[in-house]
Amino acid sequence: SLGSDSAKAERMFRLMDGFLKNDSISLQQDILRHVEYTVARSRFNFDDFEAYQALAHSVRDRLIERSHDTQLYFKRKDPKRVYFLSFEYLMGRSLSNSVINLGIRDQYADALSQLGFEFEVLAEQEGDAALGNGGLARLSACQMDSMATLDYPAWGYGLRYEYGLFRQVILDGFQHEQPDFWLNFGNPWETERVHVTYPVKFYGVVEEENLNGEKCNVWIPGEVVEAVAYDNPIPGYGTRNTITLRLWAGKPSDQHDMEAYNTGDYINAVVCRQKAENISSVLYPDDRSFQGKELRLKQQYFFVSASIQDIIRRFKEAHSNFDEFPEKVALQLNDTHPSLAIAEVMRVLVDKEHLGWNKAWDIACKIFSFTIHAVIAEGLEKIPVDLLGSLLPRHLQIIYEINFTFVEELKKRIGLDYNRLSRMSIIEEGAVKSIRMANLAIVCSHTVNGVSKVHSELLKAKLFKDFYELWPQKFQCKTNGVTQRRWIVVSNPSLCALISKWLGTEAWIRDVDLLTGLRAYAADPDLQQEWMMVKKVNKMRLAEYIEAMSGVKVSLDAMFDVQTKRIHEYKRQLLNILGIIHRYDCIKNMEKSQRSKVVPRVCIIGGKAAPGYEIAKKIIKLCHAVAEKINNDTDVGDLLKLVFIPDYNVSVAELVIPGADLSQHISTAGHEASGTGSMKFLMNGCLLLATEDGSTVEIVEEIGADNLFLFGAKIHEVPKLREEGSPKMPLQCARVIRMVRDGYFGFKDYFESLCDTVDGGKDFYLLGSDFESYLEAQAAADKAFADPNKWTQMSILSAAGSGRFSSDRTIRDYAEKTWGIEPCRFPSDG
Ligand code: GFP
Ligand code: GFP
Repeated sequence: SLGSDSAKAERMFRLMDGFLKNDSISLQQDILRHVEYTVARSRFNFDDFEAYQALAHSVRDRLIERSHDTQLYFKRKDPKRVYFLSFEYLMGRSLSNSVINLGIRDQYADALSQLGFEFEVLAEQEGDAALGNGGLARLSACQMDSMATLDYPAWGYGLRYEYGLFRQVILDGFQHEQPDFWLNFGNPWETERVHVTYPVKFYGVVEEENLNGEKCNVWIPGEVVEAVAYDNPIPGYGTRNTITLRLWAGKPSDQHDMEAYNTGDYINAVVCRQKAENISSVLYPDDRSFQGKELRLKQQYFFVSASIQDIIRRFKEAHSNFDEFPEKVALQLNDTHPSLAIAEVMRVLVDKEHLGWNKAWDIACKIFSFTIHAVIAEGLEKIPVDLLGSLLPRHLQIIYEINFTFVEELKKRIGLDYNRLSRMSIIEEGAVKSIRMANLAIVCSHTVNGVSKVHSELLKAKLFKDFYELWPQKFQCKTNGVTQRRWIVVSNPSLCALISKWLGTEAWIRDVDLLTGLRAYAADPDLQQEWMMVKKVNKMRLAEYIEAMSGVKVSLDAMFDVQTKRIHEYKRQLLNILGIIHRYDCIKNMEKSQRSKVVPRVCIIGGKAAPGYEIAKKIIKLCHAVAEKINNDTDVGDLLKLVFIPDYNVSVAELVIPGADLSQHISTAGHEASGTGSMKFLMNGCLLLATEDGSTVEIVEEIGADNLFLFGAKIHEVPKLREEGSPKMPLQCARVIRMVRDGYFGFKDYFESLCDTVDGGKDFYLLGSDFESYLEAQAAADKAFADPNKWTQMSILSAAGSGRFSSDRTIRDYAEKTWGIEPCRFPSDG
């Protein structure tokens, strides 16, 4: 016998020889062991990809150790935990980020070189985990990194899509979508938890039953699907804490199948299995009009139901009744997508835990908080009542009940103002009666926030004015942020080293406000020299990539001017392209002698268009058509190049951002809730050319208007400009549009409807009225770039002022002001 528990633990610890060691020999042994026994290749014969797999598994071992320590510690301390519910995560690659956060990047690089491999080369073998569309999804990933680093007892929950965001392939300048089966070669980072599974029910009917003299509702489902957990470790930086991102995958329920097997319908039973797996199979590309898609609603409920079951299971393991629930649990709704969680919590507490409606509602109102990422009402989900009623009949009843109580309460507060009552109701009447998910989330949440100052103000003044007037205390602002670990340390190692050298410390990696220390040296010629060198090396890396992807050779002396983000009319890639045409036209019409004054540019555009978004796809095609013309014009040569970077994703961003001199964030004012790309560029010392929209307004507060190039109508001016109708097109804008219309770049008919969006009488996104001021800002950027010292100083000041835009600041703010949680740090020195 092993004796007491502690003796048993002690013996096991000794048997395993303590924790894994990180010296070079141990790492080499571990890697080879994984080559031989995990990847099952001979250690005398394996290629780069197999080496990457073995390497990843050896890193994962270390992550698992830490994650066990963290989870056990959380269990022991039982702090209040936050559960972050997000439908999307753009994790990108994990290898470099993990070894850096574990603090063993150099040890691994050394071990690998002893084995004849290069860390960088193996890191390139990793695929890109793209379980999300854009800003919202990458924000979730950044925030997970901050929650781990700041030692918060947090869990992320989401869906394990088998197909991530589509791959963008460009053929003849047109976007084509291909499925991204990112799990094809396995995912070494995740652990399948076959024992962590929950049944998730759909369809069926609700019956009233009598339980000990009390009426209660019983939902008899028509379909049951099993959710199985896949855990992804998220290591913090400079701490042993490693938290978990738990993603759910669909798995057929055994019970359900048994019946079919018994009746002999074997084939059908197998087909049913397939159907269950489909729930989590594919991520919906963002087209801002998900309304009424059954599979999407199924996905949402599937993810919400499994997560809530897991959260309640964990709570019940340590607590005997629900009184303490709000002191132990905070649930964060990342946009409207997970807001069915409210109805689900109510269902569990009322129907299964029999707490009674009032008590259950009281608890629900204390645990939920809600972040809105949309600017316009169309960005908020609505679910047709019929659809919800058939898929989740009990939840529809619950939502009606919540709404009834809310509206009765509201009448007492505001009287019979039917317009206002109907605006605020969770149920929208109309041709298609629907549930307004945002209203549901606001009614239940104790805190509602926007993602930048201006966005939060817009929510109060416009989108949710009625609710703000009712509950002003609920509304907060949490300006987005990004993690400097991923966006400087991982993706720009030479800048990272330079910053640490000049600040004399690496502490800024956990405490990014220290970057302000760079301000003191912004004019120092030595720092400027080194800063320029770093940029040059990053530009070289980017130039090589561009040449490999597009065959276009670009000059390193040119200004690298980048706009990378989802393609959308409001983000105005079209304005950028029209500006490029204008630049081209100017160069062509210039006296040859004048050309030496032109600041050479490499214009870089990248991003995906939602598959059903025609205009966005035309913008991509126009970009290619213009590029074709310009890049083949030997007369213009290095003065202007235009390249489109295909399949923009997190890994590509890590290459592009450090190599950019200038980046554009030029949305029509009032349309970008926050914008987070700008923050990544800023941290990398890239100058911004931007409109005063979203978080740019706060960037200006931080670095001063002198250190970026602002232009365009301001938020408050936009409605008036639109009302005035299409103001007269400035000549320059009319001229470039004319060129496109006349077929200067080919595809004349195809581009017609695109041109119409600008000069067709509406110009909703105000390209015409902003055009002149856009060109002025571009001219100012040229002028600044012509003075390398001035430019470099602005660049240093940009990075120095980026501290406020770290997700560490955002998360600390959520923890303190919204979730009411405290750090729970595993006691060790990292
Ligand atoms: C978590 C994980 C488990 C893991 C334990 C201990 O448990 O798979 O074994 O931590 O590391 F889910 P719960 O917090 O979910 O109970
Ligand atoms: C949305 C908003 C952005 C905002 C992010 C994160 O992005 O302005 O920065 O959410 O809050 F539009 P997408 O998911 O739409 O890209």
